[in-house]
Amino acid sequence: MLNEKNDKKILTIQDISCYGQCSITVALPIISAFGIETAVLPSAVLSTHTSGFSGYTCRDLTEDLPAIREHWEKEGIYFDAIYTGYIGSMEQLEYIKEIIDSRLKPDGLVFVDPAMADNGEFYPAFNQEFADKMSELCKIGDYILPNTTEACYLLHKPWKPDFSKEEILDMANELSDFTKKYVILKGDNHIENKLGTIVLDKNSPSSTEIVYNDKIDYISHGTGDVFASAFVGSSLIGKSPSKSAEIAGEFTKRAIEETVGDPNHRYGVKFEKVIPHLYDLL
Ligand code: PXL
Repeated sequence: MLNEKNDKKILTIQDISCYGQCSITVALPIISAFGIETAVLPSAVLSTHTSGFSGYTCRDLTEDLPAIREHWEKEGIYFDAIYTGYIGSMEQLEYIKEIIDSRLKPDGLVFVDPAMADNGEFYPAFNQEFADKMSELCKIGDYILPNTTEACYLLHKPWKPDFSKEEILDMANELSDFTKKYVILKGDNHIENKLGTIVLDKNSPSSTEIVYNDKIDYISHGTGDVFASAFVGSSLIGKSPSKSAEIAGEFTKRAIEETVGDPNHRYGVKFEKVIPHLYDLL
């Protein structure tokens, strides 16, 4: 019989994009597929995500966050981990810190994906001021999972599409000021046809690794959320950070493979097709 006491429970805080395969609609099924109970706190509800769609609706749920926290306090609801993604407003970052302070178990883990930018640009809702606030949330993360664009905004550095191995490792080192434990830096492409993830433990920088997966030349939305969700799921079932990066990279690559060739599917990746094969990856 399952011992309920050992069953992990995570809270993910990010938006619901009703259509578009990102944020909560990705995190909830993927993390659940690892056997982890996944609670959600929507930061906002949008009709679609903001990349490649125009005229989307957005209901910001900032005001609801404190009331939800207070209710959970009354109910004695706690989490083993909290994973944050796309945040609806600057003010919310403060409320999220309160939720982490109040609802995370004492030995709980915080995963921060500073989802705010890609390919050298901020998503429409964000700017440098937001990035500077986001860096404060990163500092209470046990794991941060930026892509190279987000890393550059956190560090106030210019972005470019290709960084050398030395440059990317330097960037990961600089990011160790923005995490309690691990930097998981996505999007290293210094080796042709490979996509690297830098895995840095700030307490043991000499053990830094680059984990490689085969790269598929295809630009699509939502891959960062798929990677982060699979990384969080793998970590919570006890995989090491580098193994989790390898599993997440492979899971994301397969989701892209399922999507390539469907020209009408640029808004997200078909991660659902990979869930039945998750256990092969573990
Ligand atoms: O995948 C990141 C993301 C999440 N949520 C919303 C977005 C984006 C990226 O554009 O627009 C609403």
